[in-house]
Amino acid sequence: MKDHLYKKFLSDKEKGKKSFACLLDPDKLSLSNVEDVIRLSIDAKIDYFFVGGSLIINMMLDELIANIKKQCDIPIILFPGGTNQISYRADALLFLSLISGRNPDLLIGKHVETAPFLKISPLEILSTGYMLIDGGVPTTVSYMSNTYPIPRTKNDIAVSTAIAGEYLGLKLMYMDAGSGAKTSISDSMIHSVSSSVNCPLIIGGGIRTPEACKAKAIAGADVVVVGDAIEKDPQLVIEMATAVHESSQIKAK
Ligand code: 1GP
Repeated sequence: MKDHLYKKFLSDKEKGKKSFACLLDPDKLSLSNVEDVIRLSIDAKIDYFFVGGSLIINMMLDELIANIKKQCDIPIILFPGGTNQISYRADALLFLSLISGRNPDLLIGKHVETAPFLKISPLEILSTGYMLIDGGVPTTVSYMSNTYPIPRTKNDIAVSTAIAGEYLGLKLMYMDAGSGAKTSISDSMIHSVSSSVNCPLIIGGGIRTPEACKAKAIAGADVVVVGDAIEKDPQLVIEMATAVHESSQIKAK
């Protein structure tokens, strides 16, 4: 069982080191800015590339990953929106269980279908509790998964869900307001959840500024994920990664 990246997630959390991940959705990235995003992400010393999306119909997944691999050794983690989004060229895969929802297919069904294939793959499998939080607009994930997100003010539901996920043995927790969310997950919800579970916490969805990145990291995010804002303005990745890295060791009041 490969556990190289999982150990890194754990040791970074232990040290209070905050990480930044750039989300690349092969369907959304225009050919003109994909090279800029990769080059600037390398300059920014980001910690991870997350690759995935809800649809991915353009068969560019393998090509995109090969392109990144040619240029750097930043770990590439698949963040799949479906069972067709698996590439052996990546380093790891978030094996997502949508624990905020009650759709059995996304809690265990798809997992059973893909398990034999993943077992023989070179990918590190990171079992992850995936929690959708209401971000003020209906998101693609919510529509595609046929689930309701957790209301954004209900910290207690988010906390109970994360604790249950941890008790079930999930190793990472990913709270997501969905790509392009109007409002990102509140600092208070992040703080409540991060104080209640031990597993590394990934936060994404609707984060648009370096200041917001910093606030999420200080509130308790171990990994801050940004996709949409960087697709629109690739230069942002530099300031965002710096803001997150500088938040290491700073504790929420
Ligand atoms: C979405 O968490 C990611 O699943 C990132 O969201 O594209 O809004 O940054 P954005």
